[in-house]
Amino acid sequence: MQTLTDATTEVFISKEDKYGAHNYHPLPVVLKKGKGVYVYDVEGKKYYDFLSAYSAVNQGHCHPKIIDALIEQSQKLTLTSRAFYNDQLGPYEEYITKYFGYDRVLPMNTGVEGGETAIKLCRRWGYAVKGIAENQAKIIFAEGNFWGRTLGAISSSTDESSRKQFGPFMPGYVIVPYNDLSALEKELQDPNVAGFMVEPIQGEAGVVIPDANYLKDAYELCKKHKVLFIADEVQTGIGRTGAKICCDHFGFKPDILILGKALSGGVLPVSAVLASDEIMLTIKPGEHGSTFGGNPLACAVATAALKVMEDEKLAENAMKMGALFRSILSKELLGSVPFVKEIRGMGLLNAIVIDKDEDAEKALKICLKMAENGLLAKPTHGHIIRFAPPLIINEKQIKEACSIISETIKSEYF
Ligand code: IF1
Repeated sequence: MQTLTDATTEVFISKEDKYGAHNYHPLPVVLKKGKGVYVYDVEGKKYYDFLSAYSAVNQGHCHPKIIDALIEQSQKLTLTSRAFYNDQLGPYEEYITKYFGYDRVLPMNTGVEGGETAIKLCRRWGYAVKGIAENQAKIIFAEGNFWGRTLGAISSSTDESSRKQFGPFMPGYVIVPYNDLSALEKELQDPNVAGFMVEPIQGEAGVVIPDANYLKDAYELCKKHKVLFIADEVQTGIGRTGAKICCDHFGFKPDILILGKALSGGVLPVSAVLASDEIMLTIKPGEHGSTFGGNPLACAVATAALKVMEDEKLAENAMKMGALFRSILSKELLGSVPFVKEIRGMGLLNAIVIDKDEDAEKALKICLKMAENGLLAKPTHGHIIRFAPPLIINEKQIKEACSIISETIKSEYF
């Protein structure tokens, strides 16, 4: 029998189905409220949010300090365009550049615009500084990369469903296998290569972690061949992996750093590209920008979001809670549930890998059951479930969440 509350969920889902583009396939929960590590659906059911809007709400849903900054600034000034100065941008630029240790920042909005900006900047540097002949610059990407949905981004994609019937694509891209230094070194011989753009941990590909020496050695190889190392830390940055940025774990500083998502605590789209004077000053007035990039509201919110990161030591907490998460679930599941092949991750970016020979719907079925049991997560690539809670999660909550996850998975087996 359908109850009134079921009808509410159905109503929202059917409206999206009827009036929206069909470019997503969400789990059938309709959320209306979020607080900290929890979200609530229209029927009042409470869930642990183990997706965190793809790592955008690292600081937790509706963090009071970030929301205060939003409210306060939104009552004063929201947008001026960059045709004029505003009193928020300069102080924010000083704060973020010092925070991450770069000379300059170029503010944008979405993560994919950050990627587009980084590539334009890198190409420009390739021509203006490295001396590549006009229109010859190449950028190397790793197989399995994901940096968004623009034509520029899907041009580097190796995922057929991202590209099919969207061509023609951007020239000047080279793809090498991820975690393969000799393939990278081979391509770096080409003097027209200006940059290598890579996610330190591949998110969309299923939380794929490279060998311990890969990133640093790749960076050194880039240095040797006068090629810029561009780190896409849109997902791995801002504390997610247990450090300010993931590259910090490996002891080097990328030439160009792209941040997004949690830079605003998930409050509005804010992205940033950070680089040195030598790189950033190759772009001159009128050559790049966006109406909303660097708007006062975004600057106030991003400053608050970074302060929360720092004040609440979220990177440190991600490190501790991530280790606890993996150790509990490894003990509970590895060996005893045969279809659980691997539990991997860094900080609070983790994944459980389900045996590929299981039925293709297994990961989805587990996610639907976990939702019933009060925890939200989503499969990627059919057989991998990603677990990325807000970084404010505490020990008691991690333990409770782990028991929901392990009980659900065991119930699929026993
Ligand atoms: C969607 C996954 C995550 C990103 C990295 C840039 C961007 C992203 C490393 C672009 C975006 C998203 C977007 C989201 C799904 C998602 C995702 F499921 F594809 F795998 F996070 F893990 N660099 N990631 O992960 O940022 O322009 O979206 O702000 O619905 O497409 P954006």
